Amino acid sequence: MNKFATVIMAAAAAALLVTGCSKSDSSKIKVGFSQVGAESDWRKASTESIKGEAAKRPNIELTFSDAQQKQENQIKAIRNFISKGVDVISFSPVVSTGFEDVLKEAKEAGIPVVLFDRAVDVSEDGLYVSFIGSDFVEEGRRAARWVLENVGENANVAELVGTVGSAPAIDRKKGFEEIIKDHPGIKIIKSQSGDFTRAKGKEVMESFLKSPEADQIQVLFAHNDDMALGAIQAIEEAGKKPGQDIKIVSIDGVKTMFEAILEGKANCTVECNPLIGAQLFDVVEKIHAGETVPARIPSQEGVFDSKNITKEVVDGRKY
Ligand code: GYE
Repeated sequence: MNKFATVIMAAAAAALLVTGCSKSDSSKIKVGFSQVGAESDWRKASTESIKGEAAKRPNIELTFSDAQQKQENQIKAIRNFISKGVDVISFSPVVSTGFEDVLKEAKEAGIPVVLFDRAVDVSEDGLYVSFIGSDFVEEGRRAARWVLENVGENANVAELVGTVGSAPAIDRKKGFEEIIKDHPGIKIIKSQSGDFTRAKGKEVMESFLKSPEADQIQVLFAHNDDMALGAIQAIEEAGKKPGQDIKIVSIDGVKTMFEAILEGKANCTVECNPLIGAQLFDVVEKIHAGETVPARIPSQEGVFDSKNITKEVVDGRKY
């Protein structure tokens, strides 16, 4: 058994002891969660999944904190969880670097950390117990494969990048580029961050459409649906037809994007599942019981376009 697992076992044993001699809330597993913000429909669904799942479990006491897309707020929230002495800390990191110190502080305090949705870049092992979330590189590859299969070997692509320095922005770009590098006719001719929001996606698309390359853009690859939905508005306002004049592929799979695809205003969305609150609390409960948990827990997801989106699929969509 490694050192960290020993710490977890000891923490679990201590928690059991406390439970035995007190009737207060100490019988509950205290979880501190720091969320990125409320930047997209995906994120809102993620928050609902976490809060909803915690509310269903009488043994969980959740403290939820919104970082409003600022890493400094997130670090503050995590320090606050440490000083409150929660049993488990979980967070979805705004960006992937800069968490090393606070993760070490959590480790020294003997508090296990579960990364949720986004991973971090750290130089040593053992700073967190598990990472639950999607494979963003694969999502980027899936978007590129869709372009190859449905647009062909020649396409000028404009890219709306997610939040600079965030794991999904870095990895989705990486996966997309990995596939197109063997297809020289597919070129990224514009690339800028729209910070994962609808408003920024619209603003950046407007600037693409005012640039000298505007008329060469054949495909839009957006790192999330919200930016794509903002871009659809910009394309329409510029007098072009989204989904036809400019093909649109993005990532997330939110309901509004499904509807846009049904209307022919967008073409494809690669699913990224935000409904992983249940997976999180299953892991939290296992950690608290002293069980070993996998270091990497993937989410299940698919690819959707006009071939498999029907009205029924849209109506059944939970986010
Ligand atoms: O794609 C985007 C959100 O981290 C997977 O964050 C998540 C991303 C998601 O703002 O819509």
